Amino acid sequence: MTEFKKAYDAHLEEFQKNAHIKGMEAYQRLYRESLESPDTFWARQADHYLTWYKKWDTVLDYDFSEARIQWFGGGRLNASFNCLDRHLETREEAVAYYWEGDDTARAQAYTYGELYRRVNRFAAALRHKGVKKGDRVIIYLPMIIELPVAMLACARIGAVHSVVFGGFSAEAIANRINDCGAKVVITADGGFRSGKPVALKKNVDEALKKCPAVKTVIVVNHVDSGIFLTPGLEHWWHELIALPGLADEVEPEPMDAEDPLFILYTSGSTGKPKGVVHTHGGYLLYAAMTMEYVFDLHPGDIFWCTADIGWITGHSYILYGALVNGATSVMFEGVPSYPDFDRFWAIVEKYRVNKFYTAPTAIRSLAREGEAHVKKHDLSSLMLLGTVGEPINPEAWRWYHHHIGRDWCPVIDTWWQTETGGHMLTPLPGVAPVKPGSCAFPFFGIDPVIIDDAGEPVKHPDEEGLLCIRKPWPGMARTVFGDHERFISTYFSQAPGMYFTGDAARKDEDGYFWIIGRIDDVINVSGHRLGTAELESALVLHPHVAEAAVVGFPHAIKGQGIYAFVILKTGREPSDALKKELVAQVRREIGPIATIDVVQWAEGLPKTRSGKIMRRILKKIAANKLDELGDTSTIADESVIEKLIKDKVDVSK
Ligand code: 6R9
Repeated sequence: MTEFKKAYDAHLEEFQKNAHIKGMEAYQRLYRESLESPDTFWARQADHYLTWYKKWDTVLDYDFSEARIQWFGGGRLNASFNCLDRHLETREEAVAYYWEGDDTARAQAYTYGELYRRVNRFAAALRHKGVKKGDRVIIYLPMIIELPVAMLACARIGAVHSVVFGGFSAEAIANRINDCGAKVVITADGGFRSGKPVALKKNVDEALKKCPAVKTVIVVNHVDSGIFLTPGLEHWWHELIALPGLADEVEPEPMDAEDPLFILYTSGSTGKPKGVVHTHGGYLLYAAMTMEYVFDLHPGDIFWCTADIGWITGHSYILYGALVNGATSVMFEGVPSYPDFDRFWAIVEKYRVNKFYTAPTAIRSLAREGEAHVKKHDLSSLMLLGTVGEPINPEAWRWYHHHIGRDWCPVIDTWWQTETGGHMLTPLPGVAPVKPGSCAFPFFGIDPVIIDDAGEPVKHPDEEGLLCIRKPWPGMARTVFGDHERFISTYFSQAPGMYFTGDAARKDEDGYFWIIGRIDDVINVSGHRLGTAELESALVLHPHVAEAAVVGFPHAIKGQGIYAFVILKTGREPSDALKKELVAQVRREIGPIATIDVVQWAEGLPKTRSGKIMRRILKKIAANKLDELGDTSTIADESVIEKLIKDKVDVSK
């Protein structure tokens, strides 16, 4: 501890003067209360952070065995009201978003008042198109202001938004539209990336061939591509909101605390992506509270979360958490490398960003380009650096702390998931020294436990096991849309009576948590989750492929890369051209984030006698850890392994 204390607590004294939580004792006092008296604790938070039309009857009612979780039952509120209306009196002229385009010449500030007016107008337009409370709306937009506007407009009228990340394919959009039964899709003609327009509407057109139920498509004219819309079905956003007779203001729909606010699809270890459902009450409270404490938010802060709103990080910390707190954020359309690798730092300097939140993969890719890009800019405004998405390796941590954080800013390594709604394990900047690579302590109300294979809590410090959470928290997902059984079997069956995270972790003797990574078949590529099952189904769609097995391997920039073992149908010959086709096929099916790094042709795969692919062995082969293959005695045909090792592709090249 002392070694860490010396090196990494430079910020502590300063933060303790002004932080919301000053020191370990204050943290522990509040943490204890949150676990011992959850009803009092959470009722106080719900009162403090949110404005309710009607207060709840019960704070918490739950039964993990059937995954029934209810927070603030009987309470009524509206997320859009909490993000906008209640700020108007004091913050109408305050900036909600400094929007920065991909093109350095395009930038615009949006105040809370402006956002309020846009959301109301668009809510009226959605109503005009027949969207009602409970309807699902798919949003497929780039990082432009219409994205938060569309989300909040849905929330305002009680419709449930499901944002699909702009990097996903037509196939992925179609699956999501059909899974959630959306009749309305909101998109743009295109987006900009590194100075070039990227077509989005084209993907929607392709998707809609498989989605006969969609009756309305609303299109933002963002890249001015001159596309034509299908009359009756498709409408320009700007024309729709200009319709004569459309109301300027729309009363927010009073929603039950447990009513769904949104669905967000995320990959799991089996089957197609799951539609994780979050609520108006509990989720909103948890996003707001974690935002304030974890980033130690204060008036005057300029916060920048570099995530895309298409991921949970953007939902919670660009949108809901930020707006409930009345914060001022930067919203960035582009990429860290355009026009050059100093773009992030140019933006930090331009807006005097003081709280910055990004992903280890971005840090690694920028560190690789060297410090000269950093030195060009004045980063003295920065006070706090956050990270999320995957374990951060100590080298990247130190680069971030040293070059970006002047050896002073705390690096707040936040561990959480789409399903948890907000931060779960994280340092708080005024509480204790940070340790490179550790996500420190549980947030208030979070009761983590590390269990062994027998389901018992591990007994010693540093013993690895499965990370589970023993008690409910307001931000947790309530179900998988349309498949509650899957929700139960994925999260509440491995360790009965607990929420199962899918991650392995350990806790050191100082009580700091360290995340090891997924124990299931989920690959974390640049902080984005991809299920091996999805990747494999995309591969076997190719007419020449008989079977495929996909595993992750350590990758210097992406964290994990994708390694595919592919068996061809009899009579089909491997070739570089076929390899290219397979890579393209998976990108087409899932999207460009699913880019396979390595294809190894195989004749057989290691399987158990019951026919299960032994991924554990394939992972070791892919990572070139051949002396760690472990027990291979349960394999049906051991000669398969020798052959795979002989043909393996060297990933270090
Ligand atoms: C917010 C988000 C969740 C999975 C999670 C874990 C990994 C996220 C992490 C981290 C180590 C961190 N993960 N943050 N691992 N340290 N600080 O990323 O949600 O996309 O659902 O991914 O990401 O494996 O289980 P999501």
